[in-house]
Amino acid sequence: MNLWDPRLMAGQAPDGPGLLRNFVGGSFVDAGTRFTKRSPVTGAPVFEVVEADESTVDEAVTAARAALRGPWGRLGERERAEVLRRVADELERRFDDLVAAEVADTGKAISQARTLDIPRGAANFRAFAEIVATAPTESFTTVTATGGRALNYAVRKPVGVVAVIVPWNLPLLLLTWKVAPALACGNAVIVKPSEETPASATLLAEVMAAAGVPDGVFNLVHGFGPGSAGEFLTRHPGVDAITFTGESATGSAIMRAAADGVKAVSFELGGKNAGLVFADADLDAAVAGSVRSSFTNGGQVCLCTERIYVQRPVFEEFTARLAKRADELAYGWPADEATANMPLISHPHRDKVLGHYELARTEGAEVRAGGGVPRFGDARDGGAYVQPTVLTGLGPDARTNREEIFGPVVHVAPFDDEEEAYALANGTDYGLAATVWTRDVGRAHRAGSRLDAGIVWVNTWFLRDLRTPFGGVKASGIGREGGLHSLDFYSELTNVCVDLS
Ligand code: NAD
Ligand code: 6OD
Repeated sequence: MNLWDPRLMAGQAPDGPGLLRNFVGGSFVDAGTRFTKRSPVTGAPVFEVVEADESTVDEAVTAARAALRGPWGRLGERERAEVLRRVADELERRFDDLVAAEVADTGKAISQARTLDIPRGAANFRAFAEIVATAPTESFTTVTATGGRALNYAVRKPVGVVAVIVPWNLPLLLLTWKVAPALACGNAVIVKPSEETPASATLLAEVMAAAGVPDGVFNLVHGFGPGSAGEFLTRHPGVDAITFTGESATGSAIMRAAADGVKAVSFELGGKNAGLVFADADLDAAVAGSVRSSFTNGGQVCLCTERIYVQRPVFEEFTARLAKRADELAYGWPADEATANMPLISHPHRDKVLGHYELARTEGAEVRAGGGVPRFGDARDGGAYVQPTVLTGLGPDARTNREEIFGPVVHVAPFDDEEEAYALANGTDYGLAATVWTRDVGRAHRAGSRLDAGIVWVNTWFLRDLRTPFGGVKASGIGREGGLHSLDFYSELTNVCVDLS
């Protein structure tokens, strides 16, 4: 059976669901109970997944600690960078399999998997190979009490065993965004992908083995959060640090678990991101950019815009054009090149998003586009699709404007001046990303300082440079990753002080 059969992308498993196993100490292991992964496109089972029990997680920690004591622990930065480049090469060699795996799990359009998800997986390894091979550390000459000199310099050491826990929306992209710098810094990792997206992580384990990553350096445990692999990992005393991407509420639970062992945490959490469209903006660009920022990946990107504030003179025109474009987004099977819409990840998530559509109506919203479920007359009616939706008419305190929905939905409201725009954008518990559309250069820079967000995009959205700090303020996260900030989380700095007299 070809585990990565392209027919999986259409939500069919012609030979029955394939088995996805855990990867511990360099071998695939299948002890444990199994759960079923269903296609979001059709609802049919596509994979059986082995759920890691407590002893499998324990074995993964033991294997990781042993790897740190082995040859991996003695490699220099440039040698580790070479390993990362081999991983990137192997990811590129397995490109089509990875696309099939990612689309099978998520139902996303093949065109997106080919241009965003999988290329970013390889790019993450190449970027951190470069960054770790060229990263400086500090050095100071100190005058001592006797007039002599002392030399202080910092050395980077691995943190140890790092647990990497990630969500389902951009599975390989988000997983490798953390695994690449963790390995660059010489750690061993235990990754737990979302129970909704076990496939590309399993393939990444094959890639690691083929690229010659030593046994035990990369371990994979499948399963759920509470009472399952996620919790076993975060509570394990042999885990030194936890890097997590997911919901803010899950971040709180993990923080409590991490407190016992005083484990370092890096959190990339939820958002309720604002877009600001000023009257001087290039409106064509603002509409096209807002279609991307609200509906890419079915709105299931933490950086997606769920609230847009538009300066009053262009509010009606902008809203009408956005609603028209939302209605026109093409449905299709994931493998059709023209497909723009995708299903939500699961039926429970669809219930949550449809609950928000209903709540918006109850709160008094006007539905300008979408608001329901599309009908296909084929197997996709068993999938988890919803319509891209544009809402207006609600105030800033409505739950629709405060709670993260994580679907293809955006509320549009007018504002009058710049101060009001910043107040509206900042009026939420979250602070992940903001997007500003304006031709005024001074305003563009002011917005960067005035918006409470980890990243402010001006006249663009989701344009990434992997050397820059990435993270959120308020409930959107703790810490920054990206470039040297990743090295700071995934390594410990020891200052060495040598008295030269
Ligand atoms: P989630 O928090 O439900 O799950 C994320 C991961 O944590 C999964 O692997 C899950 O199994 C695991 N998990 C759940 N409970 C756990 C526990 N108690 N202990 C240990 N592990 C646990 O999130 P999700 O639904 O998979 O993803 C969507 C959320 O992720 C949204 O809130 C979105 O904004 C956020 N997100 C944030 C970023 C970012 O960079 N800030 C990126 C992507 C997604
Ligand atoms: O681009 C990235 O590095 C990143 N962490 C993106 C997060 C997307 C959220 O869904």
